[in-house]
Amino acid sequence: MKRLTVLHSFASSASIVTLFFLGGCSGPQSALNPAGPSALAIANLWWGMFGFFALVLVIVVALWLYAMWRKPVSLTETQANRLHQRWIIGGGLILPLMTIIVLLSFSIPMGYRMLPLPLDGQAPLRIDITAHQWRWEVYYSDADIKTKNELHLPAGVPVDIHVRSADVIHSFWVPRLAGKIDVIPGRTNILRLEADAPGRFRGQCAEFCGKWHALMVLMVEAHTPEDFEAWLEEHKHD
Ligand SMILES: [Cu+2]
Repeated sequence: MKRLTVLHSFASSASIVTLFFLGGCSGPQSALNPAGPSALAIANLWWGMFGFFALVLVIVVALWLYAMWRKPVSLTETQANRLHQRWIIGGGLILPLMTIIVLLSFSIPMGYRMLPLPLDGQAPLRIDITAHQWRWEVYYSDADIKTKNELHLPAGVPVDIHVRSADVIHSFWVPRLAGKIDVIPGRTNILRLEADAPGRFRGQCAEFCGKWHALMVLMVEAHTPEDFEAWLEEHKHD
C-alpha cells in the first residue's frame, strides 16, 4: 500500500514537472512552436535528438544498474582483455560513428532549407537587415522603406533576409520561423525563412553584442500577401 502511494506521488510529481517544461514549448519565441517550414524541420530534429538521447540515457542507466547488481564473473586475463577491447571498439568507435552519421543525415538536409537556393518558378522576396548596437534596421529595397526593430513579411512566401552588421558580431534569430544566422561585420549572410500563416512573432539577437544586447528585439509580423502589398503601399512615401 505504502509502495503504491509512493508510486502515485512520484507519477504526479513527474506529470507536474513535465507540464512545467512543456509550458516552455509555447510562446512567441519558442523554437518548439514552429510557424514555418524550416522552423518545423528544426523542431522535428530537436524532438528526434531528444528521443534519441533519452534512449541513450535509459540504456546507460540500465547498463549501470546491471553492472552494480550482477554477480562478479571471474575471467582469465585474455578473456578480460578481449572484453575490454570489444567495449572500446563498440562503445568508443562504432556507437559514436553511427550516432554522428544518423544525426548528420537528418541535420544536413534541414540546414539546406535555410540556404537561399534557387526556387522553381517563385522568386523569394528580399529584405535587407542591418544590425546595430542595439537595434535592427530593416530595409525593403524595392519599395525604399525603412523600419526599426520591426519586420513585416507576407505569409506563405519564401523571404531571403540579407543580414549585415554596422559594428560588432550579432546573430539574427526568429525562433518560430527559422534557425539563426550570424551577422558578421564586412559580410552579407543570407537566411531564407517563411511564415505558414499571418501572425506575430518575436526575434532576438542571439549573440552577445554589448551592454544592451538583451534589449535587441525584433517584432515580426506576417501578413496575408494582400495585406502586405497594402502595407508596402501605405509606407512607400513615408
Ligand atoms: Cu546581441
